[in-house]
Amino acid sequence: MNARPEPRELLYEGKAKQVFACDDADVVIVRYKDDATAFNAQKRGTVSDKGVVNNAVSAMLYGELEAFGVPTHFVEQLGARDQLVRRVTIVPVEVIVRNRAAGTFAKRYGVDEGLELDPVVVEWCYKSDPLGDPPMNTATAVALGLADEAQLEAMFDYAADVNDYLGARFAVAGLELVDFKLEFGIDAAGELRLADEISPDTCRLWDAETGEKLDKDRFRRDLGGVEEAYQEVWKRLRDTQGRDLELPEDDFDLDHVHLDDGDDDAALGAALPRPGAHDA
Ligand code: AIR
Repeated sequence: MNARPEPRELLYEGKAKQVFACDDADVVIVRYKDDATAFNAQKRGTVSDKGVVNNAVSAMLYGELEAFGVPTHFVEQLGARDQLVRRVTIVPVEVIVRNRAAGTFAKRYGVDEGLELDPVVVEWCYKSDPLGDPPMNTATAVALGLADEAQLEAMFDYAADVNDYLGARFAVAGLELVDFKLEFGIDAAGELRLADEISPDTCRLWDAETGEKLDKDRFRRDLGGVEEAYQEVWKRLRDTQGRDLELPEDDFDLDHVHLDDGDDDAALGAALPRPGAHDA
């Protein structure tokens, strides 16, 4: 047996997590903090035991997603706040999936929160703290050299699978998955993997019966009961682990949001050749 991985050098400190090197260069230890920020870190605070909940929720869901067929960076949970993950290079493109209007979407388009979105909306943002993660389309991501078309297609397909799985998984826990953000990374073998975390920090989760918000919006909007909401999400997921899920019947894969006739270029949104480019 290998020795239990120990955290060595601090490689990176983000808003909600620290990343430590291990003796094995292929993996790193992620430590979840209680620090909370919102609105590009303009609002700061701490949420007691948020790190414990997010580590537990993320570990459980990444294990389940891996079993569902989505490659992830997750290796194993090491302790209350720590998990071992494969070392990846993060693709600086965030994928947001929206089943209902909320947050910046509701504000941007002047619609009520809760409006059901059909088709499901996929948005792309440039992961950049100084720029405040601006929205972009996939042509922009390619043109800026942030990712290539094949990677964006794969991210789209994985995001669809994650939405299928998590929608059903949260449903058995009495929660509605309103929207969420994903990040991906490239591992040492060049494989694209789901990275970062999935938790009430990165998903909007509403009580399926009452619509009560059980996610980071309680912190962002000073709604109170933040700690309790995070604990409630963990408790419900834990209590429903292993239950049968009602996955979408036709292995729904969001293809309809391409809004095209199967032409993959159109899926990338305005990915037009430059005039004259073919003559070069
Ligand atoms: N998100 C986006 N950037 C950081 C995070 N955590 C998540 C939010 C929400 C979804 O992406 O937590 O679940 C959409 O966020 P917004 O602010 O664009 O409405």
